[in-house]
Order: sequence, then structure tokens, then C-alpha cells
Amino acid sequence: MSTSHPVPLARLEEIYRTPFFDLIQQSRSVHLQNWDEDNVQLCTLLSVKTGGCSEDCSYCAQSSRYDTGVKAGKLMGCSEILPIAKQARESGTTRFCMGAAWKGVKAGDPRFDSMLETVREVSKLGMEVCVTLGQLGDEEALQLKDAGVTAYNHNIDTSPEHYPNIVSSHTFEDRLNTIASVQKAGMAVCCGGIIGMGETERDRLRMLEVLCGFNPPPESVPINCLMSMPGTPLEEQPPVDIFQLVRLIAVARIVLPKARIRLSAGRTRMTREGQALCFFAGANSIFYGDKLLTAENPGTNEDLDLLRAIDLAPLEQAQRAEQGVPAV
Ligand code: SAM
Ligand code: DTB
Ligand code: SF4
Repeated sequence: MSTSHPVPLARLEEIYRTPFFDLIQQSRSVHLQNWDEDNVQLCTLLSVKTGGCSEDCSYCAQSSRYDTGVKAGKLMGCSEILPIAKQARESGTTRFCMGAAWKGVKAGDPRFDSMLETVREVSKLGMEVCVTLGQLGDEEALQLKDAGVTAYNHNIDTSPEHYPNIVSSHTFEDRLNTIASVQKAGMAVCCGGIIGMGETERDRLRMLEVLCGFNPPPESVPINCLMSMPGTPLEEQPPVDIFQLVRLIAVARIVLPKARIRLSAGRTRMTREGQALCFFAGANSIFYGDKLLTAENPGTNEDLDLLRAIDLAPLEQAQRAEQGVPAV
């Protein structure tokens, strides 16, 4: 049975303050002890329902409370999503993540039934299937698991203390309750957060402290750097310092050795060298494709060039090579 590995804040602070090169050397060594291959998982993200969200998350371009220029769309149906998922698989992706901009889902709602149908079809394609549909309870979680969802993404986003400064339409506790339902249903938890929202170093480490307390620990941890979206309350936030990001990834790798750490939003503002340091520190997954949900992401050729330049193979291609099949 899995158990949590709580790490006290003071210990996280101590690790974070290790001299930079010692820190990334330590995290690299933890990485090598826990991961057989040095590869990067490519994940395709699709916004299946964009904009018009009732919530007031102050980083989000999809909240209907802010004038961000994002138009509210309808939920895409299975016949629209399936060809996109097939194309993603052809492009070398091993995980397909579908995101919906709404507060949450309820069993019996036709939109939830439509998502279940989509998941049933997409899960036949052989990729990991991740969805992020906001709040849910035990029943919804079980239905998603039965339909074939492998992981549910629900970020805590920041520390419990900073959360009320960022969101007022739901609570940090609400987020934890959803995660508990996901775990009860036996789906993997994908949970991380955003840095660059005016939080302190302590808030960032408190966020990791909460993640380490999950039982079992999250299967994947997306670390997003805020994409400061015009029209949102956080539009003027300055970019995150790359060395702070690398340090946080290194600490995450040390305390969550088995989690896939996803270098998520914000890569368009990072250099290739900065991203390479993130991979060295322990990041082993990215979102792959020109667009995140509404914001930009590096182009696919750019990403493949970067991985090639630093001898990192995408996950699936690495596995194929092991089986003697030439990489695409
Ligand atoms: N509505 C669902 C929810 O809130 O969980 C799912 C979609 S929501 C857009 C998924 C995650 O995207 C958020 O929890 C946040 O971590 C990330 N995100 C949203 N806007 C962002 C931004 N401007 N910059 C960085 N990350 C962002
Ligand atoms: C996550 O942690 N990051 C992704 C995914 N999970 C759903 C979303 C990033 C969104 C970036 C802002 C946008 O595209 O609007
Ligand atoms: Fe809605 Fe999710 Fe954006 Fe919050 S983060 S406004 S819940 S889409």
C-alpha cells in the first residue's frame, strides 16, 4: 500500500537553499536512481470547452469575470475530439489531456455524459488519458475511472495561505476534496501549481509540502510559470526568475522522486538553455503542441530540436528504439 512521505517545510527550505550546483547535482542523482531512462514525456493538451468559466481564478484567461478577449465556446463532442486525439498519437504523444473551463462536473449532466463517451473512445487509442474538469465528487470520479481516465489533473496552484489572494469563488479545501475523490476512485493524481503569482518562496515550498503529504504522492506534478494574460488581475506580474524555477524543480525531484515533473506553461518565455537546466534538475515531461489551452506554447519543431540538441528522447520514441524500431 502506498503511503505519503511528508517532508516538513523546514527541510524543504534547507534543500532549496543548498548551493545551486550542489542542489542540481543532488536532484540529478535522485533522478537517475529513480528513472531508468532519460526521456521526456510529450503530452498533448486540448481545450475541449474554452472560456466562459464562472470562477474568478485571477491568473486565468477563461474566467468570465475578466475581459480577456477569450470567447466562450461549447463543449466539443466525441466526433470532433477523436480525430485530434488520433493525430496527437501519430505525432508521438503518449498522454492526451483534455481540459474544460468550468467550475466542476455533476453525474447525470449531459455534458458529463458526453465527456464520458469521449473518454471511452480516446482511451482505446493506447495513450494515457488525463482530464481536468474542475471539481468533482466520489460518484463522478468513479464514472471517469470506469470510462478509462488514467489521471485527473487538479492543481492546488499555490500554498493554502496564498490561495485566497488568487481565487475567491472556491477554496483550497474544495481542491483537496476533489483530489481525495480522485484518489478514492483509483485514478492517478496530476497536481501541481503556478509560480509567478506574487507568492513568496515559502508559499512555493508550502505547495510542495502539501503535495508530499498526499497519499499516495501525485503521479505527476505540473509546474506552470504564470502566463500573464491580458485582462486578468495578474496581467502585470513579472516573469519568474529561471534559477528560482530550476531550484523548485530540483526540490520537487528530490522529495517526489517517482513523480513525473512536467515543465508546463511559460516555456515560450524561457531560453533553450533555461529549459535544459530544468530537465537536468529533474523535469521529465512537457506539453507538446503550439497551444496550451488559450496561451502559446513553443512550436513542435522547436521542441524536437531542443530535445535532440541535448540528447533527450521523447518517451515513446525512446521505448521504440529499445525495441529496435527506428525513431520517427
Ligand atoms: N477548470 C479546471 C480547473 O480549474 O482545474 C481545469 C482547467 S484550468 C485552466 C487548469 C490549470 O491551468 C490551472 O489549475 C492552472 O494551474 C493552469 N493555468 C491556467 N491559466 C494559467 C496561466 N495563465 N498561467 C499558468 N498556468 C495557468
Ligand atoms: C496544467 O497544470 N497546465 C495546463 C494543464 N494543466 C491543463 C494548462 C496551462 C494553461 C495555460 C494558460 C492557457 O493556456 O490559458
Ligand atoms: Fe475556471 Fe479553471 Fe480557469 Fe479557474 S482555472 S477560471 S476554474 S477554467
